[in-house]
Amino acid sequence: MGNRQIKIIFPIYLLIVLLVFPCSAEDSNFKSLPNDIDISKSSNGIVMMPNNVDKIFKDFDRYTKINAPNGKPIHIVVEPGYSDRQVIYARKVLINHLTNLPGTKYGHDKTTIANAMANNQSILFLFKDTKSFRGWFRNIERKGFEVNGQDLRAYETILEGTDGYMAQNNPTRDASYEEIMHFVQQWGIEQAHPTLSQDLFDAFWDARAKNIYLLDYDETHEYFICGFEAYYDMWAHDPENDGTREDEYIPISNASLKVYDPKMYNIVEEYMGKHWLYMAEVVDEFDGTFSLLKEEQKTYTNKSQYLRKAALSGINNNDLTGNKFDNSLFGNSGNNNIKPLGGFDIVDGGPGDDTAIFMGKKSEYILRNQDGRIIVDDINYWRDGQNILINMEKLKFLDKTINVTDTRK
Ligand SMILES: [Ca+2]
Ligand SMILES: [Ca+2]
Ligand SMILES: [Ca+2]
Repeated sequence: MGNRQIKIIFPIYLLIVLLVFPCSAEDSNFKSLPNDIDISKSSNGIVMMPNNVDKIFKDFDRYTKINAPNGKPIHIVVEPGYSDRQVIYARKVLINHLTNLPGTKYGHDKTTIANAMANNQSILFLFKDTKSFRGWFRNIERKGFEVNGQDLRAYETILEGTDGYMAQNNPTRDASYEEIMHFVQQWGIEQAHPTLSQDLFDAFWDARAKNIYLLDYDETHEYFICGFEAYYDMWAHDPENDGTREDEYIPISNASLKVYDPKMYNIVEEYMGKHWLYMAEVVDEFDGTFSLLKEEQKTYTNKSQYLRKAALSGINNNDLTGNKFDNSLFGNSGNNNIKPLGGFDIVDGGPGDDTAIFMGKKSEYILRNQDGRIIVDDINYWRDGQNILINMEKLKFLDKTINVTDTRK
């Protein structure tokens, strides 16, 4: 897809032009933001850009941040035209990429990675579009200023439940995972995680030698992205219908990655984990069923199958389907049908007349009321697992539907 072409060029452009790495506060031309911008009074953590910032940041009207474990911020600046809900999403993906994954080889302790990003005073730049992104960087380059950062643009930030996400034939690629991973790799991993950096290079040279990775760049950023986008089946719908991803990388799915590039498969799984950690917030204009279960007929479920937590928003009578993972599934203020499936699931319907759907007959479940929470154990535990229901009004089984009040003894 055309998008992909742009994606290749700009990270490289960035590497050359702005990432003279790493710049530090000792350089007089180096620019960053103050460490003490207060976001605590904003309900969504996004504040108007304060007045006491360098004037090169005045083109950005909003600011948010996360704090690394060392107490210093990783900055996020936002241009007009990049929506608040996209900012919330980008921040959540950044947190996802930096959250420790106990038991994994590369991801069990990401503290030093986040600390390095903060020490580098790095900035995630959220731009309206490519034109404003180019214009801004051209301008600071002309003035000789330097920043440590990474861009992400509004049109490539694709929220769950939007038309671009749900499209059956040509879904819009969500580049947030990629750009934010570049951000983490450039300013965190490469400064603070030599083992992962080295293993990425080893896998890279292997993949090049085997003609699995076809790009010419002698750096691992794009290769890492190719690997994790394959792992999470972001290209499994095969838009070119030729088994390749823009002639960059042969594997386009989790299954083919495992076969063609097992080193990369291992790197992704041991840094990012088997599923996304963050909670998807399905946009309030969404209308229908949002499924975390892979369904052959639904293109978007190639991606959504790697989510574990999802919340509906707004007032539409939408439905949610979980998957084999331990799901957290949240309804909205409409009437929701929620199907948790296997695993240890938490289901909260919120306001409205909500129905939990189970796969078997009522006689195959043990129902308990624990202080108002309804605990539903499938005696065929491998099917619907254990479920905790909150704010659910009905339970629908294969043979009958009961009111939640019927479970109270
Ligand atoms: Ca589940
Ligand atoms: Ca509801
Ligand atoms: Ca309810």
